[in-house]
Amino acid sequence: MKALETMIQNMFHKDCAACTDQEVYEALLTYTKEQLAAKGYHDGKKKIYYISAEFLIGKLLSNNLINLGIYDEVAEFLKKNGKSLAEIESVEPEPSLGNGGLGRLAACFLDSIATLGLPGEGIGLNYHLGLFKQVFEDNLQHEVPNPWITPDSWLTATDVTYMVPFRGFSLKSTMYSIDVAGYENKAIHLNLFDIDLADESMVHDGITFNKKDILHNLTLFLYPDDSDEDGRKLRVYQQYFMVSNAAQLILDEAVSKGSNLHDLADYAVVQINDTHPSMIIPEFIRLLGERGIDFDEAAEIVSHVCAYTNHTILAEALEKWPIHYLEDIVPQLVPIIRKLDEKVKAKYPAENLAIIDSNNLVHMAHMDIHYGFSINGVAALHTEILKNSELHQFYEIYPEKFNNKTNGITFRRWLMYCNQPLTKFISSLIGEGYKKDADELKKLLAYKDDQKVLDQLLEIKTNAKKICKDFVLENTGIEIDENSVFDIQIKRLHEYKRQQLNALYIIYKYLEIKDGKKPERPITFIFGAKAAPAYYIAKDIIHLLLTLETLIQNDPDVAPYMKLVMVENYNVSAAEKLIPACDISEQISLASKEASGTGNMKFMLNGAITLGTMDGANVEISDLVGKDNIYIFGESSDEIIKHYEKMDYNSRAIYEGDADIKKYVDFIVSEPMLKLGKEEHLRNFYNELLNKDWFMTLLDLKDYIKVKDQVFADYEDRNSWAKKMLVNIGEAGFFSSDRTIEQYNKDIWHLN
Ligand code: NTF
Repeated sequence: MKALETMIQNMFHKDCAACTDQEVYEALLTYTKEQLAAKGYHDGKKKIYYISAEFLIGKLLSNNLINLGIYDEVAEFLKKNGKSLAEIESVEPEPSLGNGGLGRLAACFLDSIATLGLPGEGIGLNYHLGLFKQVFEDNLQHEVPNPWITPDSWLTATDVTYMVPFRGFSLKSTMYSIDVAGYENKAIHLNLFDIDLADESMVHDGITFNKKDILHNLTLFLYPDDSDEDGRKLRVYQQYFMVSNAAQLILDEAVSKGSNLHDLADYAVVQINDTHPSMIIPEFIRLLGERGIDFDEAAEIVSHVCAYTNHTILAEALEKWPIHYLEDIVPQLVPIIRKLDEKVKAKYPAENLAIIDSNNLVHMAHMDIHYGFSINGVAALHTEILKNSELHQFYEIYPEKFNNKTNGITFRRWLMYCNQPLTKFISSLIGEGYKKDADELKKLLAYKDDQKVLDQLLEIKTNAKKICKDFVLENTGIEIDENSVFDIQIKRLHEYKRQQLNALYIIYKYLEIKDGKKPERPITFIFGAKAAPAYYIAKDIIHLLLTLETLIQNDPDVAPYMKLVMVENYNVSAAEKLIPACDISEQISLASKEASGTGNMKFMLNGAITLGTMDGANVEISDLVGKDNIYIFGESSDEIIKHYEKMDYNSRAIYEGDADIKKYVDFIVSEPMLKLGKEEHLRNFYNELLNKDWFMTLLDLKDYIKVKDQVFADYEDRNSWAKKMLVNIGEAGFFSSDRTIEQYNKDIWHLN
């Protein structure tokens, strides 16, 4: 740590002990960046370019220290100087360059690509304000800007710059680079493109800004509000800016390594993360054309370079741009897309296979499937649904393109960093090998009947809950009890994820307690979720949860037995505090709708037991741990898909046919709720449940209540619960993103 000491001296002309946390942070940042650069970068002839509108990297300091193998040393050095690494970390601004799972997956993948030593990089946009910061006022969500770029940051400006042509003007880009360290290995780059004139001062009244001022707003926000046409067009501007830069960079790199571009596929493979980067296909063809390659050959080349990952079957997220948007913004792409579409139509005339449909909408996913060489889903069930229903018409013509890559998470962040006591304990039992080969976690299973090990697991959990308690108190002002059961649902707020189902259980429990039926042990229900600014029902659900939080807190009959806390501004850092403390992991999406989920994997790895539907990766978790170590409820995805086909789901009939369900639903607009909450929001949601309930909350409510009550009962057998925890941790190795990336490489990328 001599070098760090010297650096602190040189930067601030004083000892570490005399520095502020801010100063120590700045020194550590510089020091870490130097260490990363000194390690060097993975390189090779062929490279994977992971292009994504989101990289939810979270804070980087600790993760980098861990991957560099100097975390303990640095922590020790700071301690000797009267500092704590945890406090210094709190100085680091958190980049929120993603919404949720999709962006966090991209971040985990970069970590694994670097760890496995694959030549690769991430390409995205340098949003200045990222996703909004969530503030609760009057039990409602408000959005405020969330700046993270400070003079000293993880970004390094490069001299790479391109011109990106739009109708009527061009924008110059600058590329910024963030080093992503492999675990005990070299680094790779995350390259984020930016405009030079981004103007944060145009944002006012929360996150409102002039959506038409592209020259100054292009990289301000992640996914600006798309509830109006200007917002949607801004997305198209962003997407094209991202992919044009990416394509120019990729072609330049290939040429510099000796490619004649006819052989581009020997130098580059592009993973298109959801449809946001899909315009890279026509952009490549345009640029190859400029470099003398004719259309047909260019289309053929691209078809050997691009692979597409689908992350959802929700229609709203499968982008379809009106062709006139593209004409208004990127007219140079339109003739190319039309030609691609003509080629498709000549071979496959069916309307549902077209790139441009009869309403003049451009189906981005269809373009990816026709002109990409691989299409993958993100969990076994999701891929089956793509093949058999959602994208069946494509599967019939391109069966060989479809494959599954079940998601994964990096154990460096989601175990070694966020749960150090558990990590140390695991190492003491089975050695360090699992850090590089996650399958070795299975060795833990040998301790299933070891009383001492089980007791220690429970103790580690209780300690994590104590730490979490402090975080919750600071965040919400509510004091929770570390001896209560922690039941946690943290994820984006969306009706298909069914936070509202959990809310209805809480209402049921509230009424039970009012009736004198007290739970054996107090329960703490924890939520964390942001709602998209224009998604009104999601905001109504937040209001419902916050109103319930207040109601329970104010009710002396109930407060001793249950608490509801909704963490404000849920983000990666909050997840790192909540996940180690969780007992029950809520994964309660409507079966078929959650493509995979990755929170489910993080919880499992940290010894929480899943309460979930047979959806996404829950199915694989269930197969791995066996039915004694997971709690499953609700209708199967097959049944749900049938309900949608037959359109026979009727929530009002369920409500009217079941007095209990009616009681819980009616409670939403009952007097005590209306007294505390806003009638408009509570009624909106109530009406939504009765008249639509598109994600079938009421269908699974009874079964959910039954199974969840069983979970709480089983929790009281502490020994058998600890066994369940151990099995979950021991079987979590499959969900390492190292495994996922190995599979991408073996089946899709084919890098050395
Ligand atoms: C998300 N998709 C899915 O909803 C999650 O189930 C999945 O775990 C992650 O992707 C990562 O694969 C999206 O966020 C999107 F944008 F596709 F809707």
